[in-house]
Amino acid sequence: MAHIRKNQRNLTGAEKKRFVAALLELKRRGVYDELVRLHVRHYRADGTGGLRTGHMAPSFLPWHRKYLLEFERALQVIDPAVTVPYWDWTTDNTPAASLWSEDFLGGDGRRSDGQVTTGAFAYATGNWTIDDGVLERTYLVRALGRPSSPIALPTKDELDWAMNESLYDAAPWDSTVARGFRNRLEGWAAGSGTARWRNHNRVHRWIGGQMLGAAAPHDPVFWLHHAFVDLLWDRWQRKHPKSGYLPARKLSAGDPQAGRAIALDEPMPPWRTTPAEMLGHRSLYRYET
Ligand SMILES: [Cu+2]
Repeated sequence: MAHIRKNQRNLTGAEKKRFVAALLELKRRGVYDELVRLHVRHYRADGTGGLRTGHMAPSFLPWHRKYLLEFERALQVIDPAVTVPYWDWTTDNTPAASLWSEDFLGGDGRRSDGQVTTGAFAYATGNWTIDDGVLERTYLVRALGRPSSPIALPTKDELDWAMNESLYDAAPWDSTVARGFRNRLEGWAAGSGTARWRNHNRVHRWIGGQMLGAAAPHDPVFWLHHAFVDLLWDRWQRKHPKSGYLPARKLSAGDPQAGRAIALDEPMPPWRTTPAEMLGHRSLYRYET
């Protein structure tokens, strides 16, 4: 039976507690860090060669859908009642949102070193030690709103700019493409300053710390952010029923993106799953809106 993913703002105290407890247990068992490493291994930018799976590529959406399912299944091994909540950052858009409270994801990082000191994921609890290999910090870091150079969460207009685009994606299928729902939602843009970051990317920037890099899933908010991105894909599909995933066919050998972007029926490493298999999720889970 399909399970329900709820808006995090509607979770009961007991539901929050069980979600947090399952996360901590996943971490204790080493499964959580294994999932983070998977994300790091498969993070490949445009500028380098090779196949791009989850980022700067058409498969950004189906790859993360599959990744979230793996995470959710791991949680459910520990507690079958737990599902991934989603964070609607267009409405809960300040550091005062209940998302960041002591009983859920904990709050902002402290001024001196960015360390998160409240909630279950605070370093001092001893339960959330991080090896991110990038920041070389062993504690969770956040700088909500990036006080050093303020950035706001995406506005409704910015999101509409993505949602109103009926084309799924376009050549060259990377971070430079100006058209297409996928890159408008993933959020790589031209320009300078905060204009470079749109929608999904802007949210990562607004949180800061580990969320800025390939080891982003070290911050549990990653999953809630991506569940909302997943919901948005769903909403987009309903809004544009005639628009499908692109590229629909394997790129020809002469295409500069051949072997670098995944077509509809090609597997998305590290899984054998194809984008085609991830286009719908109603039999697995539904979003409560
Ligand atoms: Cu990612």
